[in-house]
Amino acid sequence: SDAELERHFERTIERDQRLEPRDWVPEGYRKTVVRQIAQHAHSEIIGMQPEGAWITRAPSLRRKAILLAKVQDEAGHGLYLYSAAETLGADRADLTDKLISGRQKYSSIFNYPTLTFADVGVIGWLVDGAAICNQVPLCRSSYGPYARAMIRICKEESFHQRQGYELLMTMMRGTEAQRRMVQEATDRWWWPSLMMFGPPDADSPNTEQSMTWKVKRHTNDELRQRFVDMSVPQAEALGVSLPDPDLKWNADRGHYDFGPIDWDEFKNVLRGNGPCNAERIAHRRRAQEDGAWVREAAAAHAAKQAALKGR
Ligand code: FAQ
Repeated sequence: SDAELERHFERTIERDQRLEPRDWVPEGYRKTVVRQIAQHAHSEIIGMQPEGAWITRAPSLRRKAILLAKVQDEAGHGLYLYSAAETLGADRADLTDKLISGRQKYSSIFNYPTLTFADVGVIGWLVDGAAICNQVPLCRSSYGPYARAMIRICKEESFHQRQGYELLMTMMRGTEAQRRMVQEATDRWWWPSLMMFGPPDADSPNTEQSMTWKVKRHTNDELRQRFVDMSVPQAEALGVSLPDPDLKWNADRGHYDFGPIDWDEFKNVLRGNGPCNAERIAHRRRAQEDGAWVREAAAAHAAKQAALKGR
């Protein structure tokens, strides 16, 4: 009965077990998990662009091979996540349509430009670092296919993070100009990285329900603080400063205090007015249009095979 299904759902969550595609879930749960997974998938796919722009300009064959592999991993993460969304009845083509028509979001972070090769390193260090911080707890998300996707994705993302940090370490051992590039890239990406964790808890409409359902395991502010705490010693080891005069160890709290985040900038980027929003979506739309003939050919081939089998 309906009451039994609902009890099964509630008890699965209470016992910290996973909900699977065969299980009944309330419509609200389905919607919010599809929303979060789709947004995450879109972020991986759009997130290929800022770094992808440097593949042809990487400073060595080694750096080019590494960057190619990383961007390819991001495509894999996106496809993996779209598959997880499909287990909840979402349609991949429909999700892509919603992305390129602006009806679904992707992470604000990918609307900033990559001006120098140091940006590639800083994306690995800070952006992948923030992604790991946010995603490791999602390995325990209540929706099974999403949680399992996170395990593999986090492993690859840890490699991406080390890759970025190593790139920056190499540049810091280089010339004065290279060190300046690393500092400038750090200055540009630090605040947007903090925004990746979403609005402050008081202005986060989805957190409370997602925490109750254990879709999310920590609030936005908790994870942001964790990221700040882990980044400060990394910046010191690297020899760069973080662009926040208020950043200071607070012994009472056992955390670093940090300055106010410019939430107007965040909202503006979400509204589509960041430096690269239009470019990112236009690029994705072009790729979708250019690939139409491949999808058509694949569908025609599949139909032909099915007809041959049927004979
Ligand atoms: N950008 O109520 P909340 C990566 C939206 S990492 C844009 O707090 P929620 C790896 C939010 O969706 C990046 N929109 O929402 C990589 C909601 O809008 P809606 C992807 C944002 O869901 C690295 C509204 O604001 N990671 O791709 C952002 O409880 C390097 C209200 O917010 C994930 O998606 C934002 N920063 O918490 C790839 C992780 N923040 O849907 C390439 C999984 C919030 O109501 C290179 N997602 N919004 O219209 C999550 O953990 C959560 O969804 C949050 C937001 C924490 C992002």
